[in-house]
Amino acid sequence: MLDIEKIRKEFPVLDQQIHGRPLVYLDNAASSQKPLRVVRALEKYYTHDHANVHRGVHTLSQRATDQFEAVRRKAQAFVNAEHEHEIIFTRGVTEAINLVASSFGKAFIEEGDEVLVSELEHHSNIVPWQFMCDEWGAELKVIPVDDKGELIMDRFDELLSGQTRIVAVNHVSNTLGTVNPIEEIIAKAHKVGAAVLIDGAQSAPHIKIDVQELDADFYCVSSHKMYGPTGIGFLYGKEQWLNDMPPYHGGGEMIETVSFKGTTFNRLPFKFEAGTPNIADTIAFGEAMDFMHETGIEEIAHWETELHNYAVDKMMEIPGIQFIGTAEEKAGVVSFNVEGIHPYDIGTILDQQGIAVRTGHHCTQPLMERYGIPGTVRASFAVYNTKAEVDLFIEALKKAVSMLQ
Ligand code: C6P
Repeated sequence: MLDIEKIRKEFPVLDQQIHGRPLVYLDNAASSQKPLRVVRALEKYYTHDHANVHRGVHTLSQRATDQFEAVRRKAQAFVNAEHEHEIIFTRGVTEAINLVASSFGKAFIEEGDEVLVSELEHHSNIVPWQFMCDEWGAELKVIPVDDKGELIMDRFDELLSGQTRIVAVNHVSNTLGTVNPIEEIIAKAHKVGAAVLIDGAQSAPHIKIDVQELDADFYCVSSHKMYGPTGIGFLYGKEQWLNDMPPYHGGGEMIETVSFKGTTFNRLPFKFEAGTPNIADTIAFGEAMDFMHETGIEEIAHWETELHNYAVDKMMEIPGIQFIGTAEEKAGVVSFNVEGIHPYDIGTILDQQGIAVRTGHHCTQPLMERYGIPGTVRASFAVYNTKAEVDLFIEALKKAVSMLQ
């Protein structure tokens, strides 16, 4: 059993009033709050250890390099990658997907090839593939979802073919919370020789990931949804793919030799890490992964599921409530609308009562189009949320509905 009150003490940001009411932070799928140990890691780095990495023989540079590279090994362990050089630091999931779409496209995509994404993708897992398809004359195909928000796997089977080069889907939908059957997707895609990229932005905070067991070709995560800083995340890529893909950005660090006749490239992972990296945030991200590991990912997920079910039960009492996304397998997200009320209006009145939720299309416009709605209100849970907070949320929601209906 987790001691939630003790965990909350690690997150001083939670202890404040918004519009004269205690803050209830239920916007964790957008970005989670940071424990003190993460904030202190940033402070310690800048007050004691800062220097550029991989460049100096002096002590500070070596100290910074050691701490930075130690996080690569933590990331390797976090997703159980075979090699540490299969971990490429990026600014987050968005940059990781752009890297793969760009470099994989250059190496492997030709006119007439096909790329599969699903209808419940975040724009970050749609637009880079559109760029790639436009550039190389490939076609983007879309796996549809049913009314519950589950992928229609029969349609996936039909869409998958010898022309499919890569399948890109999220592990957990940010808008609906659906947990997708990625094991099945990966196994089937491999049978036709296609690679698979998993957008793990919403799974890494809740699900134990094992890229070797999944046999994923690429897996992307963002630190800021995992109790770590913004502006850092990583791409896991299988060594063979990464070796065969050209660099993404050009600059310092990613080269072996440069002359005006031509340039040769550094080995993995540095080939994909041009320029001075985000050293401080990477080191603090390591602390966030330690926090998750020590708290226990299964325990975190278990508690969030309990909060989710508790909230959904209570929300049933609200007249006109419409849940968007009712998949059998879900992570801790509740998306909903209330008949006749715009989601922004609910979000605004909730904020007046100290409750932070996200409203809008959640960067999933095609999914909103699928359901014929402008957006949803989304409450998403993290390990530090409590049932008392869910009660405050329900009370505030009832008030908002009675004011607006
Ligand atoms: N979703 C949300 O409120 P970045 O911004 O690169 O860290 O992650 C982008 C991203 C990609 N895929 C999924 C499934 C995501 O949920 C996100 C970020 C936030 O749902 C902000 S839009």
